[in-house]
Amino acid sequence: MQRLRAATLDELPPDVARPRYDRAAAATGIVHLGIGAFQRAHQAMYTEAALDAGDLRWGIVGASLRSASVRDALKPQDGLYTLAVRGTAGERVQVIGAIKDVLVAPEDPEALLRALCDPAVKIVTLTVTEKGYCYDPATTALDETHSDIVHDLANPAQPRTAPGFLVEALLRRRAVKTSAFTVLCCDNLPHNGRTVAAIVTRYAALRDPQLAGTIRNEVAFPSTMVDRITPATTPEDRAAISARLGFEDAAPVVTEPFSQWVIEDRFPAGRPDWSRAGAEFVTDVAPYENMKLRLLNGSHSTLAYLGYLAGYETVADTMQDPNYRRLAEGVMDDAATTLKMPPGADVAAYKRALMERYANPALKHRTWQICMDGSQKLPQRLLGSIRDRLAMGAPIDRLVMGVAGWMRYVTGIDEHGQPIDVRDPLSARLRTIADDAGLVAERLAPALLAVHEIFAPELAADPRFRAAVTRALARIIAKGAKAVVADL
Ligand code: CS2
Repeated sequence: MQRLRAATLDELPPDVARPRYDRAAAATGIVHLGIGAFQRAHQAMYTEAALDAGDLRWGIVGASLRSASVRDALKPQDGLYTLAVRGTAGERVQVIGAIKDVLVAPEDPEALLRALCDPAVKIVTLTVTEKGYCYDPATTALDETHSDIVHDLANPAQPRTAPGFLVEALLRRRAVKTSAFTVLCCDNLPHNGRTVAAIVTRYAALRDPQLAGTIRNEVAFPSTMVDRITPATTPEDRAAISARLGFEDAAPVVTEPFSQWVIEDRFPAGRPDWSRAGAEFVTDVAPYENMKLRLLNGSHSTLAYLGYLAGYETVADTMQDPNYRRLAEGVMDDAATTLKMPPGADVAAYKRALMERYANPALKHRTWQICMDGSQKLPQRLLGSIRDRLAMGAPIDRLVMGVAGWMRYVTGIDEHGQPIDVRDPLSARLRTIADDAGLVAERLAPALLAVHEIFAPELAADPRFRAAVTRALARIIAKGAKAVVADL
């Protein structure tokens, strides 16, 4: 089978959407750090709509900060890839042309710095996942002891981290009087613009206090709420999509029909009209972000830990179990009581839509994938809601289920004695803690609650929280996750 390429675009089946603009004429206005499936299903799709509308300033140079795999797949196909949108109504397929080039930072950090210093680049977008910010999840402050941050401070011209690249590039731009780019975080961090601004400014201060002042004054970090469920692409997806195209695509992305992007409109250097594909520009993103992190991601993680332990492979599988549906709804109901809702939001409709999205049988979203990096996710997804419920004197039994499920999960051994492939920056430490404590909730829960990067001291010390988590964990250990969810 021939490869998808610019030269084969005209031969695609007629029902496959494709770029309508002159790709060769598009400039590079955006550098994206962390070019994974999510960015290709979300931000690149929105940018494609702006390009299609004729604004050719906004081609994207993508960069991987770790592996070469996306570059290796996209390069031979001129950056083109297929976005397959799968819902109950079938599949819609679009070939996207917004990505002009892909760089692999560890191979050539200088090439990425050069791209970041291009005066035509006005925006740097990021999807490097929570751990890519090298922060302390409990406080959201830069982790100054992080080995990659220590490396970058010692070798500022050969950075490895997102803060390292951003600050070195901003410094170089300032030196040649090129105006700063806008930094747009598209990760699920709490108050993501503000959080990343603080991380980057702190890193800059460690390099050069004057630069920190410039960044504070001159660089915009708008906050965003991003939402589209995008599982990792499987070999079956690649085969099916290639068959549908009649050309081999090594880098397709499968996603759901739903997509939402709410953006704080602060772009001093200009921006694409992402509203062409439905993005919403607002002055305050915080209520949208909190609603999404606490209702969606909070229930997602809960389903993922307890679902994985029960042997459910995908989120859609957990939705077949009425007890898990009830748990997800309960987590959303409790989390919703802690929120200031966005203007005009219909919470009941939002929750209903989430349940439908989770049940989408066409998406094989593995519980294991969502379980990844729990240490980086728990604070903003569940612990914030728990803290607020405690302050209200409200019950937290349903909200602690995900935390207890996580505690059982990070022991690294499942309910059948089989190993769990726990992926987490803290996995080795969590495993040692679990091994030392043994499968005894009264020892395991307090030992994990002492991991201060995840659990802020005040919450960890709260007797109501300690008791509720320990009780839930004890029941999961004794009866198994599925039975405990059924009993709720
Ligand atoms: C998921 C998210 O993997 C995860 O942790 O909860 O990636 C989720 O699918 C997205 O935030 C949906 O927008």
